[in-house]
Amino acid sequence: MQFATLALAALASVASAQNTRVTVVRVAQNGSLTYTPNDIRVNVGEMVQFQFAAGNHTVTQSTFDQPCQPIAMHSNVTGFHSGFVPAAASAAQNQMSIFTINVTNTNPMWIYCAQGRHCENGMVMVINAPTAAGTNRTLANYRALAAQANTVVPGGGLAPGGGGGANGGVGGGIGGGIPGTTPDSTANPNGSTNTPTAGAGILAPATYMLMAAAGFAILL
Ligand SMILES: [Cu+2]
Repeated sequence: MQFATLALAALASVASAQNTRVTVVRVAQNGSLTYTPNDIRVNVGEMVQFQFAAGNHTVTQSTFDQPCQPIAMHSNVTGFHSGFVPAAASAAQNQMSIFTINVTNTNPMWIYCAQGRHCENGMVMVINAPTAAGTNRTLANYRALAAQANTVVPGGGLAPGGGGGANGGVGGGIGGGIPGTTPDSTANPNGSTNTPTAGAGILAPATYMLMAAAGFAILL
């Protein structure tokens, strides 16, 4: 816990130096199937840093109408996917895996965990939820839709326990746009991935400043 606190302090100083706000979202805080916080507002040009606290989870973008499935399946948006991030592998090295996205527009971003039936069980969140009066596109309604969904892992078909079959059904649609999304934690033991619009890495007090500098160089 101490290293996370230290890392946040380092992050704040970097953000200040870059004049960029970074919103931290904890993934699986205390082992729960949650993103904390799960309903955030982020301005264009700002960042969201997902910190993987426990378990083996993902941060994956979907449409509102088709929760638990990659956004590329149901729109022309490539979207982002962290890949599976086993937190314990990093914790064993006194490190923390992170996945950072750079927010480039004000469109709502609906997010789910592609692990098992976590999405169906409510492991979802939203960035910049619609604000129109009377909108039914709320986080509560997204979660309700998710409860009826079948999880699809980007590039890997239905998630284990998601209903079976259809392996590779999504690969053609999203595989080309998101390097490193194969749900194979052994290929990336620390859950590290990098994409043109999102970056991930390992967070540790001794190394974070260097890492953040590299990340910002890529993202900004
Ligand atoms: Cu999960």
